Amino acid sequence: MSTRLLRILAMAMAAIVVATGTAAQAIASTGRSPSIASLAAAAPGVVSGRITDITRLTPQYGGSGTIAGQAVVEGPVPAMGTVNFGSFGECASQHDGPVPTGDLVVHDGKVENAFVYVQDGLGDRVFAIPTTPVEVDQKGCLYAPRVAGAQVGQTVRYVNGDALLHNVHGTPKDSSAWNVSLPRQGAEREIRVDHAEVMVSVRCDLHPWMQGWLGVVDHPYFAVTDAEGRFTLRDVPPGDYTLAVWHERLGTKTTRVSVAPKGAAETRLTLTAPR
Ligand SMILES: [Cu+2]
Repeated sequence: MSTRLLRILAMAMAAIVVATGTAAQAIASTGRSPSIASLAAAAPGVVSGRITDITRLTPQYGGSGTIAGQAVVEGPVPAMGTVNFGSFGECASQHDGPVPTGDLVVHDGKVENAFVYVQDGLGDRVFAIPTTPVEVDQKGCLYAPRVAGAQVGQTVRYVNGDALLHNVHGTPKDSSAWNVSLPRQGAEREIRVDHAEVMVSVRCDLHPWMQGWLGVVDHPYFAVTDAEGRFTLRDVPPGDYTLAVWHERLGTKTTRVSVAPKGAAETRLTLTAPR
């Protein structure tokens, strides 16, 4: 290998080290992973970050505690309505009977489809973005699941499960909106959301009852409650957290929770019935 080639290689390696250091610095100062754009704009110069800082990016360094619990509502809740399919017979005909609107699924005070997430307490940790996409279907002219969650930058794949035209119209406040057409069964489009936001409304403009929700956070500690109102957050680092719950009809609540090293915290999130 010629001396000239070696010199070029050495310069390239140095540039990589500088760029990596700048990225680590950006992560350390903002607590967020830098966007591709900010990485590209980062001027090579002072190397103040250390490669070892990057180990914080890997989730296995996060911890092994759990936060589990249940979302409940106190007091009587209104009965859920049924979807008015109007003149859209091709939607109604996919169901055997009346279809619940899905906006207030409560069984014996246990709240399904609530979005639970760590709102505060993770400090400046930065987590790897999962490579597995979150998938949301449009099936029977409904979003399935109705409530989904994703990490900032994670791929969210919307799929049309119906043999008719839908679109997917997401309207975050802090990130770019998206409005994509899914013209036929099996059509799919992938989106990513740039900034954390709970909650992003996702609708279909053709079918006015089609409401979905996407909770976007910059870490992996989120969940959607099941039919028993239950959720579990795994691999949580030890620490004191603010845990938040969001529900489209029952509003939001926060509670404090402490996780010991490898500990299991159990909590109850009590929402208030609408008046
Ligand atoms: Cu639609």
